Amino acid sequence: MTAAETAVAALPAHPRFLSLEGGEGAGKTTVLKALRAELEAGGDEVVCTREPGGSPLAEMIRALLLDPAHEPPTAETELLLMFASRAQHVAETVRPALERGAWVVSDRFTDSSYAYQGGGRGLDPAFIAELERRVVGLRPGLTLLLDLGVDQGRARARGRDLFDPDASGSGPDRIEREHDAFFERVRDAFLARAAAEPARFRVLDATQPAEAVAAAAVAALRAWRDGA
Ligand code: T5A
Repeated sequence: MTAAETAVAALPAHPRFLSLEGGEGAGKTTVLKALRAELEAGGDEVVCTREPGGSPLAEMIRALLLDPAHEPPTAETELLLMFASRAQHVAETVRPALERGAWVVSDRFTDSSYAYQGGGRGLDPAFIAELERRVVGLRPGLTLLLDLGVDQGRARARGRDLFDPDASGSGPDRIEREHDAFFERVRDAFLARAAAEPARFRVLDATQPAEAVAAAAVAALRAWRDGA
């Protein structure tokens, strides 16, 4: 482990901060709704948010990042824009919500940068760790990784784009247009992170029907809250 990675491993993991991770079409939307319902049933405020995005300026950066119309960003540009969005998201949305005692459930967080820009694009994880330490400064207490094969995830995302274009905008975004080998590296990087941090990650089988995946996510949350 490099010095930057060691410093990052010591970042505070907030007990009311949850993240959902996974490749394309993993089914995070359904799981997010189930987690929200579970937490709200306890009477707590729940803030559901997403990355890139999650604050007005961060959403503008998201639009820049995912728009296939302009020149392709370099890997470094992509990484820095992800972290620009994240810095704003943490300052404007995540920290204020945690400080007033709300739960925060984020559809993607820093693990996606390690998986997509680190695993997928081949950028140095120590560079990502340095950015995480300097501009993020906190980690989720629990991260649910929805794992499924690249073919299946991409088929689902394509189906959604075809039948419900409103859910995704107007067809595949810039990153969704990447080739399968890119997404295989992304998946491997997510699984490697989960294996390296078993106390924070729970890996869920996302090949199951949506209701079963949502139920497994809620069960994982309950077990984690019970300290299991
Ligand atoms: N990114 C993000 C980076 O590169 N670096 C970073 O640091 C960050 C934060 C975000 C993109 O940015 C990249 C990653 C992404 O490429 P996005 O639009 O938010 O862009 O992309 P995703 O998060 O991948 O969103 P998706 O919509 O593709 O995936 P979801 O949300 O996991 O999938 P969902 O819930 O929309 O489901 C997709 C389709 O499958 C069906 C749904 O009904 C839907 O049609 N489905 C199922 N079908 C069968 N069985 C199930 N269990 C199903 N679950 C869902």
